[in-house]
Amino acid sequence: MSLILAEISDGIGTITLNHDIKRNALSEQLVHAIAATLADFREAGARVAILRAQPGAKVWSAGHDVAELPLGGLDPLGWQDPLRMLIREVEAFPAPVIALIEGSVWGGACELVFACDMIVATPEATFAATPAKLGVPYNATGLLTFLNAAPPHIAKELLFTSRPMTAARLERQGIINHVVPLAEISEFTHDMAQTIAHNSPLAIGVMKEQLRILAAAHALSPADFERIQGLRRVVYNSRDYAEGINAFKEKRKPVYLGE
Ligand code: KGJ
Repeated sequence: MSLILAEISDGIGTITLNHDIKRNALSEQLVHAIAATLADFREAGARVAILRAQPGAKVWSAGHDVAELPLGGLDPLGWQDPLRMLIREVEAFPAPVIALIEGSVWGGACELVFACDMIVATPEATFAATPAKLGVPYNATGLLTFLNAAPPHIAKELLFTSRPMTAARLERQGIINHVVPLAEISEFTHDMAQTIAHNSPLAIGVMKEQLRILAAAHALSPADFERIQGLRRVVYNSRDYAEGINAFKEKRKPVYLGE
């Protein structure tokens, strides 16, 4: 069974996550399949891409594949991590990527959706950023995705509580573009994609890249970057980090001691 389904027509490429048995967790394999399809879309001159789950999905994506979060003192979200690669692929894709969201979105998938260029969701969709629930020290560019998409207090509430927020709340905050009833969401998103596909792809591609560069333009001294990495290292070397990952695998609640 394919982990994703892909089709392209009239300049609109659609990727459908198709691994419900693992709740579309963003495993290395799934991420490589999406990246390869985005490369195919790029080659085919797609003017816009839609990223969605199967119609009827209860979970859009469960986020990072927790089984692939390393123990043993390794950075769980380093440069080569599949989630990090996927976010870069979406940001570097030369045409807009629209996230079409039905179901719940968790952890790194929440960042993936926020990294997309536009978000359309059903009223029932929910979004939870869960590194604190798992004890994961999120990385700097990942946090920047949240800060570029959400007002700081909302980003902090998402990250500190790990609780799901509704699409309606995120729409009010300007984080989601449109909340559209389930029966209409595919057509609505397709219409939006068509409008984009009829506009100038060169102008759009260059604006997307400029916006990415401008949004990421934060001067950070080497010392500050090393301080961030040092702070994160304390977390992924901790007893609590291992507890969070092991509790997930053992299907129990973690007990955190702050050490
Ligand atoms: N990683 C790996 N496997 C997963 C994940 C995941 N994130 N989520 C679900 N699975 C697997 C389960 O282990 C089950 O495998 C199967 O998918 C169905 O899940 O036991 P198996 O059958 O072999 P489950 O839990 O039975 O499904 P539901 O009852 O429908 O619940 C769906 C939920 C999405 C609510 C639940 O699976 C869940 O809470 N998943 C984890 C959501 C989460 O916290 N994700 C964030 C991961 N962390 C991050 O992304 C990052 C980057 N981080 O920093 O923390």
